[in-house]
Amino acid sequence: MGRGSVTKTALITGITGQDGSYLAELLICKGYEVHGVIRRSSSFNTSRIDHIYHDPHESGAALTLHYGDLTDSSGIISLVNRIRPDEVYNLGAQSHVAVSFDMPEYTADSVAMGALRLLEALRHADWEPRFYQAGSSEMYGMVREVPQRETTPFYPRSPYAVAKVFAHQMTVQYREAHGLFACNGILFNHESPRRGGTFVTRKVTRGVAQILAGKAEKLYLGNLEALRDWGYAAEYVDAMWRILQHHTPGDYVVATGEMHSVRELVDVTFGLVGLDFQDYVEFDERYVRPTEVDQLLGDATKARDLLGWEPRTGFRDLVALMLANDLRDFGVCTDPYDDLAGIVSDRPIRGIESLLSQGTFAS
Ligand code: NAP
Ligand code: F7E
Repeated sequence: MGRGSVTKTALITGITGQDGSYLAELLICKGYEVHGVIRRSSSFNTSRIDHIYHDPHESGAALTLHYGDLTDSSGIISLVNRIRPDEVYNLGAQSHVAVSFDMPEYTADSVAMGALRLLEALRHADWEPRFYQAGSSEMYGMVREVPQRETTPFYPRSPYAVAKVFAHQMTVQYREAHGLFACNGILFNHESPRRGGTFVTRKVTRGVAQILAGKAEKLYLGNLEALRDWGYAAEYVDAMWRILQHHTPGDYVVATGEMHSVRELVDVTFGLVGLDFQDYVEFDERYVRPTEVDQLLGDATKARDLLGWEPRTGFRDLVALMLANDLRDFGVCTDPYDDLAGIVSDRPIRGIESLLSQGTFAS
């Protein structure tokens, strides 16, 4: 991977997740020394970052991994003080909304208290670190205005969202009370071929691939009427980086400004391979949440005006990128599907490096 000339050190929690992996790639491309926190697991959990990880015995490795957990403050404090990062990106979280209803206490511990533990570690730093908190559009919950912007009041509708509101407000608090360069990104749903398989977009693209590969006959889903503002994760990590490069700390909505229903997502995904979703999709009560977020639509004007950030990948192209990736994983050839092949040949599934070399992001 080609490396730029920046000589900064970054610490990323959640580096094994979708966003962490793209962000690590981006920062390495820019020349950062990147440190990532990984959780101890009985099996390997680094598949999203294996392509950028080199044996630590090799000289000049750009990525170093450390065991740690956001629920363990002593480990977090010791890592921060050993690494002395210029920038800290707090992406680690129990990030599944439905799971948060079953595990509210753990969700609050990792999401809310995790952010506070990092902020406390940074408050005592004798250098000037910058802090990014991975906030979520879920905080808007039962939305108070449409579209949602930085000034829209929060109305969280899940333990996950309540915990994210705490982390958001704590980040503002540490900025105002302690002068920390602490920022919130309020990111609307963002997806990619690296999205976890239980989030609805990836569940649908994998489901279609499984059906075409003869490994499944039906796809079971919950509420098809929910509306979301879905963007491409590889572009959203660029917004995170830009937020920390601005001369003053602040909070930013990151979104496409387009809203689609889960029903439309399903229709488009099946349609790209010539199938009618109504022949395959079945309703399953177990995927319905006790309280739902009916609609989310973001207004990213502030990010565009102050950071020069804009989304580039539209809804249909995003679905096509994800579907093509899953079809390939399940050994299904994309050639017979003209619509899909057309989109993907124009926009091959890329890592950050090729997006950078194309000039998609500022270097
Ligand atoms: P993800 O794929 O679920 O990744 C979550 C990451 O957090 C993984 O690396 C996970 O480690 C790690 N993690 C979980 N519990 C932890 C703990 N107790 N201590 C340390 N690390 C822990 O999530 P994502 O989609 O990349 O999202 C990144 C962040 O943005 C999250 O904070 C999420 O809540 C937030 N967010 C996401 C979206 C979105 O649409 N993707 C939108 C707004 C905000 P393992 O790999 O070991 O599980
Ligand atoms: O659900 C509906 C579901 O789980 C989207 C996280 O990254 O984005 C994500 O949270 C919608 C919901 O994402 C199924 O009820 C229907 O209305 O893909 P999701 P999410 O809950 O919006 C936000 C911004 C985050 O911050 C979170 O970390 O789809 N839906 N049927 C379903 N959802 C799932 N997962 N599975 C279904 O079968």
